Amino acid sequence: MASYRGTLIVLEGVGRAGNTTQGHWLVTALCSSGHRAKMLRFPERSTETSKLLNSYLEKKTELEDHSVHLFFSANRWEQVPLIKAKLNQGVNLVLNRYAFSGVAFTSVKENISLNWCKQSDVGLPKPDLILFLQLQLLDAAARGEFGLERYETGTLQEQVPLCFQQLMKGENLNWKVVDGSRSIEDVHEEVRVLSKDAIHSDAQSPLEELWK
Ligand code: 2DT
Ligand code: MG
Repeated sequence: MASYRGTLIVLEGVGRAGNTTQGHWLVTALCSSGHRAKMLRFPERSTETSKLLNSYLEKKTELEDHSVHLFFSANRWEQVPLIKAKLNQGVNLVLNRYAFSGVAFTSVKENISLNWCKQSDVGLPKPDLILFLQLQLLDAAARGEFGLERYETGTLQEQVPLCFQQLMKGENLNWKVVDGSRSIEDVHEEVRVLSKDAIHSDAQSPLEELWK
């Protein structure tokens, strides 16, 4: 009998799109319907590299733009053994942000190309499904003030979605855009159905490498 692996699902979004809530709801729904599932988030804020990233995001440290990009990428690579092990055990993984956030948030900076940004993440485990929770800036603003962290500003929240649009074009990746302006329940239902479809169709196919 063919062995099956877990499905790699990524949640991306900008502003107050609700990735974290949707991630938790999805994992709960999958587990209660008999699947094994776990959420990981990027940046993973508990490892050695993350101390630097936390302090950068909290605006306590300044770092050169290319350099911090590579730290975000390293923060993903250090989780790859865990990601592969879990998938091999048949655990479905829900990643709250991944390389796409990495590229989108760095490439809006001056003099850093989208192509340069992608290079350090080439070869990461390729997601089976990328759910982009879309929120218009006005809807995001209506959900309350942005936080105090770096990147939580209106201008950036306008530019970053355009980078995500770029990333959705042309590559052989399974993107689904989900309207994040609806209620948590409605968004969850769509996220759940799309994830279940992916789990059923990808269980037998080998894990591939991103952007390779
Ligand atoms: P939250 O933890 O609130 O989502 O904020 N970021 C994230 C990057 O600049 N590069 C990356 O590679 C990743 C994964 C986006 C995390 C912030 O960190 C930014 C928002
Ligand atoms: Mg935040």
